[in-house]
Amino acid sequence: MDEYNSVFEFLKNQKKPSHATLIDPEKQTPEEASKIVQIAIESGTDLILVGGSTTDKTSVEKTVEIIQETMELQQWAATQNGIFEDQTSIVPVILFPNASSTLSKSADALLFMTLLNSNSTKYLIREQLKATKYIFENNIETISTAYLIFEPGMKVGEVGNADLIKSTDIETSIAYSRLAKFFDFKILYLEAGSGSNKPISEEIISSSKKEFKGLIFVGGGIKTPDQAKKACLAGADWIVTGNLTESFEDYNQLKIKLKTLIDEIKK
Ligand code: 1GP
Repeated sequence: MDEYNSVFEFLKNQKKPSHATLIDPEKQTPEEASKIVQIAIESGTDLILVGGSTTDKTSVEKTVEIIQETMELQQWAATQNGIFEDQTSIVPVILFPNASSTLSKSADALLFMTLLNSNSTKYLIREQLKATKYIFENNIETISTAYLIFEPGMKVGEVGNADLIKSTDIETSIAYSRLAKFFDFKILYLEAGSGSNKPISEEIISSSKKEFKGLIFVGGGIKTPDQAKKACLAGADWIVTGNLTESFEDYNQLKIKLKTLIDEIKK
């Protein structure tokens, strides 16, 4: 991170498609979350996102704090050994919030999102307005993000009161991508919903990429290296996986699973 002036600069300057590990603080204890992060970093993940549709402030704060502490220790250990220095020193922790209350000043930055296809002003602008005081007082870097939810949408679609875009509706998707471009958002985040049975289609990704010149994040239902690779070839700059790190038999198996997917997108 040190070589960049901001977390956004870091996100923008990755040379290859990159991988983000999403940690939902509701799904495990903070201690388990930090262990998963450690494995994810060893497997080559580039970024940690923390957030979930129904999470609360305490679990977000605890999880971010313990992840940061673990990463510092990991980095310290790496410098002692003289190995892994690069790998462990540049993985930022970014908030992926569901509400103005679920923020943490220990995070490196915040995806300052508006759910463009929400039917509710709460997710379009009101929660963001409520968050401004905390963000200002704690000097948190904000990264403007246009968030778009496609079918099936899952929990986030429901909670966000999204007017879900059909997975085949390229025209609507293009219109929203242009909207995001005209507003000059830094990120366009295409979401199928955590646990979706199919990820965002390649057609949606490639048509958005043509319109939107900022970074494209894609998440929801990406489980296999092949799905991740296809999303990257279609134009995703960042692939986000969540569920992949939630079900595993042991940490060794988790590492193999994650590393295989990450290696595939970076080939
Ligand atoms: C983040 O919703 C995704 O955008 C995560 O989805 O849990 O299905 O990987 P999965």
